[in-house]
Amino acid sequence: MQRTGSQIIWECLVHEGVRTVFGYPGGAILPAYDAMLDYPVRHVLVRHEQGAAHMADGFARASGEVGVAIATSGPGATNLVTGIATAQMDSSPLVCITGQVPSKLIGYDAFQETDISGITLPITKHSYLVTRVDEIMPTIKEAFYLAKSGRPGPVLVDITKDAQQASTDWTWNDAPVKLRGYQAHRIPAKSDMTTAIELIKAARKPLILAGQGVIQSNAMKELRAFAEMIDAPVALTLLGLGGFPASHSLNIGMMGMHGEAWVNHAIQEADLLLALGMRFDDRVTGNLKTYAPHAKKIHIDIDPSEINKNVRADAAIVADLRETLRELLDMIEASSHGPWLKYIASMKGDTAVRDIQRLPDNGHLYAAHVINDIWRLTSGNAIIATDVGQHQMWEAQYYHHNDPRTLITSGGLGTMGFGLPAAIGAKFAKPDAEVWAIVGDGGFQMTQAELSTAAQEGVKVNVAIINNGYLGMVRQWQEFFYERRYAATPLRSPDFVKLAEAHGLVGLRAEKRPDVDAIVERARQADGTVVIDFRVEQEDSVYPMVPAGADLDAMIRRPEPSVLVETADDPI
Ligand SMILES: Cc1cc2nc3c(=O)[nH]c(=O)nc-3n(C[C@H](O)[C@H](O)[C@H](O)COP(=O)(O)OP(=O)(O)OC[C@H]3O[C@@H](n4cnc5c(N)ncnc54)[C@H](O)[C@@H]3O)c2cc1C
Ligand SMILES: Cc1ncc(C[n+]2csc(CCOP(=O)(O)OP(=O)(O)O)c2C)c(N)n1
Ligand SMILES: [Mg+2]
Repeated sequence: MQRTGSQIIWECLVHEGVRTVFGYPGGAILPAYDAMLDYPVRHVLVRHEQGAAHMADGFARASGEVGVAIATSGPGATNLVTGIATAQMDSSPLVCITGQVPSKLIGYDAFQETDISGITLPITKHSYLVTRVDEIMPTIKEAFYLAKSGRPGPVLVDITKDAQQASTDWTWNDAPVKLRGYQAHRIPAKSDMTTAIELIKAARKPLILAGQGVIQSNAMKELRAFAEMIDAPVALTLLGLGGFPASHSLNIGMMGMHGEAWVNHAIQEADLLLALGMRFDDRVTGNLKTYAPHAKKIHIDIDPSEINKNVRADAAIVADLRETLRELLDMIEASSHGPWLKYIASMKGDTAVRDIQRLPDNGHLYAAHVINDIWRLTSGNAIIATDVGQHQMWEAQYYHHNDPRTLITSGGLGTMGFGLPAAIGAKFAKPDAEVWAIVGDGGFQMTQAELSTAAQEGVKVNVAIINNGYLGMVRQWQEFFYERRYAATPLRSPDFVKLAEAHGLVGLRAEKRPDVDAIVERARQADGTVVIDFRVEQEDSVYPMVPAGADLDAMIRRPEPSVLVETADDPI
């Protein structure tokens, strides 16, 4: 069957199960856009290619499937770069297809020529330049295979215009992809398992550190059975939230820079850490020299390059987490650690009066209130995409996730501007879910143009702007470490209500705690995307905080206010 390269692109996408793509057209990708009209794929026209990459990423994180972004050559392709780097740092499966100038013009500084496969080489799992029509199908097949297998990640396929325009005889090849030197599937080695089991048996104070690998290997059930079997508390990384139910009695909360104080103390006192699908990021460990000094470490990760990278492992298992946990469950005996769990609970007691309840009573609205109220009013069932900054940390602390793929957030790169487009992408992946974007006034303004995409596509996401009038997280660092010299952090914003209305969307505003419930409910009931401007306290900070590079238990705690908003007896 004769097909043009452009048609082959869409044939491949359809065979890979793709129904939605996010993109922006231009000259070098025009043949592919022309062919698109004949295929059953929905194209979402973004307002900036960064938005396309983040939407594809949000789609991927919400669904577990590969997200697809499309752009033209030159500026279209370079606009994808931040989104690709974001996906790479958080191992999110993307396929990005870009048009390239005709192959004969490559190297001549042709109009809108840029070496995007070169530029993205260090920030992709792999990047390809395709110059011949017969290479299109095998390359796209490989790209999907690479993006989703093993440790997932973004793959870029750059296709010249002449390859899109040429024709070839074509049939879909069902054969599985084989790549020399690439080992997607790894089986746990018996000897490593034996060492791990001995360490588990010997432990009196074991602690599970669960990361995004739990979600990516779909090991939620196995993790639960494993934690219950060895009666060990479970702490989560930011990206692991939702991988183990917040409501489970063994869940002790988030670890790290803005984690729970008792979690960080427990890590420092544990005699065994079981690191499951997490990579000991520096936000998680603090000072490596003093990190968990009494603990043996078992590290289970599918990527061998993570083992002994930041923290030395006493036992390492390089394999898929779900398969490993299944095998371990067959091999270990049940144990119990009552005194250790009680001890952690007693540390919780010391800080049981949570931060939210220590807020000063000055009539202001606090971000923690807003997010806690959104959690309560959505019964914890919404998918939340966040931006980056203080509001992101408050989300992690006050929206309690019971289910995987319900928190979508840029952890590794910390990309401001991620929240709104990621929420739109998540809504396309899960049209029946309630989707919220919780964003800062700063980050929202970086990609706010995607409101126009939401309006044109008729998708409903609720956008909660935690408007503190500052680049809050940077202001917090200036407050703590730069003597309150607020260089370039006070931030003026447009009238967000009018901005929403200019897009034909509903805009709402809340300035006082008692307004929050009604406003959130109005947003949930309204048709289409809603923007809410939550005017919160301007100089609030996220506590606890481990200063960058400090010992994990050297946390800055919230100062005691003279008059409290709430007491420990109030429900949260
Ligand atoms: C402002 C800000 C503050 C932050 N503060 C904190 C904080 O306080 N606490 C915190 O935890 N994070 C914090 N982060 C996030 C932090 O930077 C990291 O992104 C996060 O800790 C990484 O979590 P992770 O290791 O679970 O996920 P990833 O980085 O995604 O790593 C997942 C690991 O799982 C492995 N894996 C994937 N699939 C499988 C599989 N099938 N089987 C086995 N293994 C698999 C991967 O190889 C990888 O090593 C913060 C980020 C920002 C922007
Ligand atoms: C693209 C990008 N530029 C700069 C930063 C550095 N940075 C991290 S948090 C932050 C402030 C975010 O402000 P805002 O969006 O208002 O959120 P808030 O912290 O106030 O909740 C900045 C500038 C970043 N993470 N990403
Ligand atoms: Mg702000």
